[in-house]
Amino acid sequence: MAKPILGYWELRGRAEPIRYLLHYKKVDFVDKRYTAGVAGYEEWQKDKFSLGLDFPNLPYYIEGDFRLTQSIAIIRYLGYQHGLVAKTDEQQRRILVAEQQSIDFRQKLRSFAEADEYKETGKEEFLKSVQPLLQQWEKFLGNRKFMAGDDITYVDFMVYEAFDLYRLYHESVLDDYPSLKAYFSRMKNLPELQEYMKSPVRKPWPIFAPKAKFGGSGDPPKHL
Ligand SMILES: N[C@@H](CCC(=O)N[C@@H](CS)C(=O)NCC(=O)O)C(=O)O
Repeated sequence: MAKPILGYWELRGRAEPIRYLLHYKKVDFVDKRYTAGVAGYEEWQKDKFSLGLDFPNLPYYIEGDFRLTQSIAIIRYLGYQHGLVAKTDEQQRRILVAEQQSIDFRQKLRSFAEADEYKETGKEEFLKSVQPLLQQWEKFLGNRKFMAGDDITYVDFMVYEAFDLYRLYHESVLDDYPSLKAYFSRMKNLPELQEYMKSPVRKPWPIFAPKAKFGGSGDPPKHL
């Protein structure tokens, strides 16, 4: 069978947690990236309605005749396919909550970075507003190894990515949260993820669409 294809823009965005999972599981897949600018946009417009997608969008995932869009549907599907899911009801509760919470958490940074009034001077106030959320994450994780418990699940790739985006914005953002800091380093140092992160296929920047004033273009921070 042909290799599965993950299609997305050439940025981390909503696809990066899916890429983490695929690399973690050593899936041989095509990381189809539509470049920023007119050529990539036109290529996507050509593909958009010819790939047989029910709801044409990016990211998409095509595995033979099986075609999916919606980033959460894709990562859940891959989670089930690779056994990265709950084994108990309590684990399922934790995964479901962490899934939606990580989306909101990431979105908070993205909205801030894309806002017309985005200014570096607003950083302190923004970071202040993030603290209660980090406190909640710290409490939620407690002394567990991963979000659901002892075993890694698909939701860890989403949560880790959200934390990494915040870390890019403010390098020491997790410093006051020992459980989150240890979790972040545990995820980052998974040998399979390290292999991906050190490989030339990884494009760690940009993290958001070009319109974002942080993470959309320009040079990455030094602590990338
Ligand atoms: N809810 C969708 C949102 C998808 C979405 O907004 N995709 C953006 C990139 S993040 C896009 O540019 N889609 C291509 C299009 O609208 O043609 C998901 O999570 O996958």
